[in-house]
Order: sequence, then structure tokens, then C-alpha cells
Amino acid sequence: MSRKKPLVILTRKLPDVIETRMCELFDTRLNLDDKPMSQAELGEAMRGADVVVPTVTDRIDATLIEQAGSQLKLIANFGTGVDHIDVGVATQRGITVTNTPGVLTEDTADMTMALILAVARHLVEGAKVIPGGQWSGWSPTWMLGSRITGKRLGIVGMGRIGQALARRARAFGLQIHYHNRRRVAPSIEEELEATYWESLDQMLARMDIVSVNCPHTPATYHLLSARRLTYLRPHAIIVNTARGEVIDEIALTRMLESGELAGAGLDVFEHEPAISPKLVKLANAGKVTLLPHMGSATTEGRIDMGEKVIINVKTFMDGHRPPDRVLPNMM
Ligand code: 8YV
Repeated sequence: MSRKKPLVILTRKLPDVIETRMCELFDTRLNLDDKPMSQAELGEAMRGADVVVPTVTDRIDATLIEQAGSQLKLIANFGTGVDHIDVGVATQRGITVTNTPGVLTEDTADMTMALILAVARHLVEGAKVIPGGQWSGWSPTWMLGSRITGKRLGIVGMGRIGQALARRARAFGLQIHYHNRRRVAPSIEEELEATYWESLDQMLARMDIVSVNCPHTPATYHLLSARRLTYLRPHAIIVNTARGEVIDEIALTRMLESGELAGAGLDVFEHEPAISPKLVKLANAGKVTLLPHMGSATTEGRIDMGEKVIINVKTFMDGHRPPDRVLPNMM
């Protein structure tokens, strides 16, 4: 007996191999031109689909979920962070939410390390000099950055990505410190020679480099608030590859402008994709390195994420609990 295939709507263009497999398994509607959907288009998708596969660029809020068709049973997010989905309201409505954890850990940790190096050693500024025809030769006192070996790195959020960053940073000779909701297992602390700080304020006041690696939840919104940022010392640099909302971006910008902070490397922003002109000005002045949310952007990573989506959809449609279910109390 042939069963009707579920209608699965992808809100963005995914890697070809993923789309092809999804077309084999499900009645899949693609977004070939990759244009982000408007709220009205998303609403229409949710009224018709059995499964919606959104990304970080879609705002699946309570209004959209409440207007979803009764056949919508699964929101299978392409990505780990689910702060753009109202998981509480979805769960109340009997809609399961899944994500793609674990497969973008190493890529995001690589990018975080790259940002630390880029900011500390003026990589982006330096890379513009030769193509700009401005190099007249070596000088002993020009383009001096700061050595990272021997410095202290404070990791805010010691989950998978935080730990992967710590492993890399150890190899670069950094001393690892961290703040997390829960202290990690002694064996992990030992491996990373990591120092735990229950007080984030205390940790911030002692670090040379701070990296944000926690998810954005109601509890971490502006975790690095204007007040907390003032604990950072003027030579400190801060990098964020998690979510813009974890840092009070206006306060951070003000401190960078006034020299109360040495630099920042940001891959994520509070009002993505809108970027504050003040941050752009700081980037042009070589004070900050800004990346367009590239942390997990590898071909391998995006295929792995797509495979996780497929497994979640298929398992769910076969009547089992999908492996990467997100529950409201995880937020
Ligand atoms: C993804 C991310 O590219 O997975 C996440 O949470 O932030 C990114 O690395 C994006 O979310 C895809 O939807």
C-alpha cells in the first residue's frame, strides 16, 4: 500500500545532495532562488506543510505558529540555535521542534580561533595593505598586534563549541577559564586545565580574551550587559560566534569607540542582517573584525546539518522520536 509522502517545505536553498535526497524521500518543496521568505510566505508555508525546515533567517514566532495548519507536526530546523523559533508555543500546539547539534562544533570552533587571531594580530587590516598598493616595506614598529600565547581566554558557555575552542586554544598556549551554568566534569576540566568561575563578573575582570559560546535564550539575553562589559580591562578583546543578542551591542560599540576595549571579532549581530554603521566604522578603522555569520559555513558542515534534518524528519514520519528533539525547558 502506498502512503502519501509528507509535504516538506524548505525555506532556503540547501546543499544539492540534501535537496535531492529529500526529494526522494518526501514531497519536498525547494526554494531554488534562496530568497528569504517574508512572514506572509512563511505563514503560507506553515498553513500547507506537514514539515517546515527553517533556518536562522526565519522568524517562526507565536503568531505564525498559532496560524499554522493542523497538519503541521514538525519544525525541523537546519541549524543548532533555535532562538528564532517559539519552541514553547510550538510544543503547546503539539508541533515537534528539532535542530542539528554536534555537526557544526569543530567548524564554529575553528572560526572562533580564527577571529581571536585575526583581531589580536590585525589580520584583516594587514591583508588589505598589499592589494591596496600601500606597502612600502617592513618596519619594526608597524602593524604590531598582541601575542596570544600565555594570555588568558575566558569562555562564556562551555558546551560542545566552548570545549572544542578550549582544545584549540590550549594548543596556542592560552590559559583556559570558563563560566557556564553548570560546572563541567572534572575529567574535562583536567584535560583542558580549565579554571571554572561561578561569577561571570569575576572572570571577565581577569581575562585578556573573552569568547561567547553559549546559546541565546531568555536567560542569556544581554548576559554581557553594559554593566558587565565594564569589568573587561582596556587591553581585552572579545569574540562572538554564538548569537549577537548575548552581548549588549550598543554598549560594546561605545566601549570600542572610547578605547575601553582593545578590539572585537564578531560573526553574529543583535539585529542580523542589519549591522550598526558604528560597527562598520570601527571595522574600517581596524578596531573590529566583522564576519557575516560564517561560523558553520563549510561544505561538509552544511551537508552534515542537512543529513541531520533528513534523519529527524524521516524518524518522525516513521512514528519514532526524532534524535534531536528540542524541548522548551532546554531553552
Ligand atoms: C547556522 C548557527 O549556519 O546552527 C546555528 O545555530 O548559528 C549557524 O552556524 C545557522 O543557524 C543555520 O540556520
